[in-house]
Amino acid sequence: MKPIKLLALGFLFLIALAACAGDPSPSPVVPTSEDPTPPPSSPATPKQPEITESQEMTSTPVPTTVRAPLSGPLAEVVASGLDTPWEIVFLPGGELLVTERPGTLVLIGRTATRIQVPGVKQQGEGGLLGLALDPDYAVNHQIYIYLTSLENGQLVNRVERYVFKEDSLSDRKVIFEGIPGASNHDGGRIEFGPDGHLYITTGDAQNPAFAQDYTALQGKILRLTREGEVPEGNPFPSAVWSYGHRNPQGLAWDAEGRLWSTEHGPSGLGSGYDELNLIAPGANYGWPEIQGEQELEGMVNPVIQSGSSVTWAPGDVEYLDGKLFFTGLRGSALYVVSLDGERVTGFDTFFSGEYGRLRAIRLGPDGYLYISTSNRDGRGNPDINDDLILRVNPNLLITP
Ligand SMILES: [Ca+2]
Repeated sequence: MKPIKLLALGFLFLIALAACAGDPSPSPVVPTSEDPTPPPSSPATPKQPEITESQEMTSTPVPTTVRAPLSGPLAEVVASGLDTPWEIVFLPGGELLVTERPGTLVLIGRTATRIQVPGVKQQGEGGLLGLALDPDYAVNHQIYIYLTSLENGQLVNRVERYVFKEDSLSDRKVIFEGIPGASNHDGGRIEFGPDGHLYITTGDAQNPAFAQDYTALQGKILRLTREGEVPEGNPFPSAVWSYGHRNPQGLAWDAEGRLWSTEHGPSGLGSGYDELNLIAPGANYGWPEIQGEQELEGMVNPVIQSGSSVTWAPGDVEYLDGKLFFTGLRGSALYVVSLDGERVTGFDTFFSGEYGRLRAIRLGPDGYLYISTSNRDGRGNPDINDDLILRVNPNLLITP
């Protein structure tokens, strides 16, 4: 396995020191190390946005009021030598915890450490996929993972919880199992919503008809308590929150608490028809009955879709300041959707082809977007340094 290289170490080194468990004097550090000298103020330059310091960071969702500085590079590599990173989360101390699809967790701080996750079967699009911190992670150190496994010769997906302490995993508990798997369309994103419940995307596992069956687990967005039980308020007496999905792999809530999800369309057949959906409980998103602009009563159309000739193959989505940012795998780009409430007012494409396939995206505590490449997933053309984690300044994503 390739060694992981850490670049742009200043930031990560400082924040890793702050989190060092054995440090007898946890003196506060400012994790936003960019531009220690503030730029000279001039009447012509807009006021530097205030940077919220993250010493008081807890496991609560990152406040969207944090702003990255306007200066510095648009994008820089903060880690390289990863293998198909699928999800990125930030620990309270500022370190990154990353899933690699073959079955490892990578803790990236002052150094990088790989931790093997048992029971993972990487096959096709399956493997170690989603990752989420418990809302009380700062207290209980619990993490949730979504993984593909082999049971009696069948590919299945499940959500497990571990205690993650001192670079090791313990106290394994299966939270939810029996999600049908396949070489393709395994879903895999998991995120805690503002309601404190766990949302899970599942793919149709190459059985499209099951997406329309709201009693089946394929092709769904699920909602569960953190113990894996069906919470009050689910639209069906099951984990199912919405259905008629093909292969959703992105989840994000906007400032008003609306849930947005990116979904892979049937690329390869007619190609394209990738979707951004606004998720309502109990709603049917149409797969495989409708695609693109087709309509059917009782089914919800995407807010935007890529059309028949363009493929985004969207990875995850993140929300910041009235915009949704989502990655493209086959599209090999970062897409930015400007919103006015539920209405799309703009759509821009960045980094087209520059870094190859892009998958995970996470807003960091410093206000930057952290994005992973996915060039080692079997469908890309990996560079010697791949895969990468990029730190992108959202304030510099300006349409030319
Ligand atoms: Ca749809």
